[in-house]
Amino acid sequence: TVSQFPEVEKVNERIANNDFFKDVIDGLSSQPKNLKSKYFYDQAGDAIFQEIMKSPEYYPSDCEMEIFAEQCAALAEAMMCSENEFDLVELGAGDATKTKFLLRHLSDQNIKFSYKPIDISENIINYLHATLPVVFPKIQMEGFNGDYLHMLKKVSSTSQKRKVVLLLGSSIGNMNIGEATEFCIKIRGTLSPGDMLLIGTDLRKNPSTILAAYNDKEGVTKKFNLNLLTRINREFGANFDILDFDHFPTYDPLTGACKSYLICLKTQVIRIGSFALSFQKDEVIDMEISQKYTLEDTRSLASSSGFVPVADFYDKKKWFLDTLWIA
Ligand code: AVJ
Repeated sequence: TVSQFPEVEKVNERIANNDFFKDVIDGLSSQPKNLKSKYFYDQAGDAIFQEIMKSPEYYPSDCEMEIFAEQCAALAEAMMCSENEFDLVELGAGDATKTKFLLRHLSDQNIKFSYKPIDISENIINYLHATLPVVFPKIQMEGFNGDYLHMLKKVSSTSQKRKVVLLLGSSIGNMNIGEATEFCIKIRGTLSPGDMLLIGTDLRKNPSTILAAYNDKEGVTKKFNLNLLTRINREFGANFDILDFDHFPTYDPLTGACKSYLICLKTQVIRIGSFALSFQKDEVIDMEISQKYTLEDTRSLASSSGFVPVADFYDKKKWFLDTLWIA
């Protein structure tokens, strides 16, 4: 039957069979309510995350940038435990700002390898295909658009070369330790002995420094969280009023869990598609975890997922660690 309301019909079409929609309804029907942070990154979210990285309080990207800018010779050397040509596979390549330091070094040394960025954003993969070959004419590259494990399996099935996998930016922090372990076990499952994984982790430090990074004075992080409600409004015709929600970041120095919540400021019913979901005043939506690691945490993650640590790269303040593991 054709709806008399073409707008409603359009939304209904979009939400049938849509993982994002299912996750939103599941999450907001759960107790406690939750939304998945991987959905932060629509076009507006990408731009707000760029703003976060420029905020004075958000240190992790600066720290990892310093590691890549100053230590890529040592990084490259540690990665090349064999003379053979290899695949450099990056999970969540983004615009490859940090990786470009490494690509520059490898290219200048005439080292034989292929760069294989994987990203969930088709936009990003197209951008990398359009720009990298111009900057690095000597480097072979092939981008893959899709989710990490799926695309990693695809890379494995289409190339016999040794693989060095990059998971930078403390993306692993968006999983709790249990989820991170499962994820690393799955990555290990796609790799062969001699393959490597370089993981960026944000280290524990003064709790006030950590909390401030997720509670910047300008309110960019707040805007980043609220943008997910705006995205749900736009994509599914929901009726969130972002003024009815507040951003509440926490950091627990005992567990290293840095978490963001949205707090509902009044009792209300929110419509999303054909669903009506009730929100109580002061009810909490669990939005994001950014797990902070100790060196020991990274060691046990490596051993419980079948990797052996081979080298560690810190920034000068020792706030961030890129740790290289071998399968
Ligand atoms: C992109 C996952 C590394 O958790 O620090 C920044 C995202 N969230 N501010 C992080 C984020 C709030 C970021 N990662």
